[in-house]
Amino acid sequence: MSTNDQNPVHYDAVVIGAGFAGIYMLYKLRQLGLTAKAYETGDDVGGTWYWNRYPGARCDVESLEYCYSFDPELEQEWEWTERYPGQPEILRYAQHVAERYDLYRDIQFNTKVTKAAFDDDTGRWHVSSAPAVDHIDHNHAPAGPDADLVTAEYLITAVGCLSSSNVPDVEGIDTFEGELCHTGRYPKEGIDFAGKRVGVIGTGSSGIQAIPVIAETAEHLTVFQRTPQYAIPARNHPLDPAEQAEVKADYRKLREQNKTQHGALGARFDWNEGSVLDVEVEEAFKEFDARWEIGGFAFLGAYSDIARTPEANHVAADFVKDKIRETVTDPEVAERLIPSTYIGCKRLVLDTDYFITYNRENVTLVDISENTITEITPDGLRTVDGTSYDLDVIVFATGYDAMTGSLLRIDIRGREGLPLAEQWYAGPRTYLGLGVPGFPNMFTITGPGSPSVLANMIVCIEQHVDWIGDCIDHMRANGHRHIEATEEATEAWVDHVNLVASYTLYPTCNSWYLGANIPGKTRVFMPLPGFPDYAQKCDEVAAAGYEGFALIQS
Ligand code: NA7
Repeated sequence: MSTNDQNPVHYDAVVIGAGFAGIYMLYKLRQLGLTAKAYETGDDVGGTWYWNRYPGARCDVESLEYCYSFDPELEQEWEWTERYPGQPEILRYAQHVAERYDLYRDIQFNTKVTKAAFDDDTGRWHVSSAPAVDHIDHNHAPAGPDADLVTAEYLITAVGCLSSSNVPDVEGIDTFEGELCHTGRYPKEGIDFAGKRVGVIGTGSSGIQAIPVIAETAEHLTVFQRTPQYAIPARNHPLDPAEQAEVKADYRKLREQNKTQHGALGARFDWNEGSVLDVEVEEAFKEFDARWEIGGFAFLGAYSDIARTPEANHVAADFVKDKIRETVTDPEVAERLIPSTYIGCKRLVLDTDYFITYNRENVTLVDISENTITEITPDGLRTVDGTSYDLDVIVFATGYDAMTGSLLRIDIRGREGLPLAEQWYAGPRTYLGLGVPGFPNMFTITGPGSPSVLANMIVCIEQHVDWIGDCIDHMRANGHRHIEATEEATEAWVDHVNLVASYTLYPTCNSWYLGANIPGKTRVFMPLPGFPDYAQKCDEVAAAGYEGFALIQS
């Protein structure tokens, strides 16, 4: 297909990204009879699960809940092999979906959308793209020249919440003579750690998953920790076919539970509505112990006030701190691993043998909270106190410019050339996490202001895609050319998100939910705690004729 500025190819919709959101959106658009094109930076579908190939990469939501529900045949036929899906299996699933519904033909891979601008005269989106440049620091890598310009009625962003990797700007990073990678941009061919001196920087979910696996083969592993994290055993195991068959026998029930439960999660365990403060500590610890054995987010379901009340949170945190002290044999190392934040104010990590890994002789923990890394050298790295660490491999497990990073790295311009970065200069402003004032016909799947990362992402993706599909259908049926979030509704929604967050302990620590991990990023709480109420609100908005949006006739 050839395009040029004078005569661009026109689609009903352009979708940015071919992860789980992008491929389901493509499917939905096709069902509606619309023409659509998706652009994807990687060379295959999968999004986050395409890039995160690091050792130990695994989803923290159970397989039977972390999959599409839109086609009962798909959910019956696909067989998961483990309680939590590992990255290779999730990627195979995404590929299977893309093949099964013949989606590949509408996806252009190895392509980065560089610019999307709304044209006030034609009322269309103009989308430019360029060959993707694969580089560890892809955020700052120059893209190739703009290669493609297409137009579209609808611009749908499916860029993922965790896809712009955060590689700290450390002096000397380009001088390192060993191998250097970021977990979210992990090399396809993998890295052989055998006999090597490895440094892992970062102890969030990615670091905590990778560290025990790397430690098994590395000659020596040095973990550079800025902030300790709470981690709960995942207790992953092969899925018992009988258990899987039992869920499949009444999959609708589990799906309905997903849609109505806190965080669209945990259909397979109880969310206790009681307060931990109403029971003796011994009884609470007994309950925590039971959930510790179950593994996973069941822990957070032990009492309803853990995420809201400092005193309740302390009880749960103390339980985990005791577990760390019991597990790690060197008391000094154990103390260094104990977090001082509220449990759950950063996303709770599910681990497999994380803390016990520090009992290995070939693993060293270095606290860089104050003794920061000053320089990467050809041989390794150096910290403020002048200590040099000789390394053959450096793995940055330093997270993402979450929620907004991938959107703001595209030059998106709304009416009258308004840059999205300007509209969001004081933090992201959306209505329902789906629409932005000044940006007609642009939909942001799992955008800031929606539950997204605070809930089961697949459920959130399906809810958004279905809502967008219904909205477009409604517009076409009623002769509406454009839809745009109003300023008033957006203002009220942003206030609502802040208010809901303020009832929780989430805003109390320096997490990526707040953008606090990115130097200079405005500190605003971005996701909305509150699935399923949120989904109900979206339905009400639609039922009220898309209240809070302006609908403009053709
Ligand atoms: P996270 O959770 O953002 O963790 C990143 C880790 O890297 C965390 O320990 C950070 O410390 C650390 N970090 C970040 N920048 C630096 C610098 N400059 N120097 C040293 N250490 C740094 O990302 P993950 O990839 O682990 O997980 C992301 C999500 O994926 C996770 O929540 C799950 O939803 C799945 P900090 O805590 O900021 O002090």
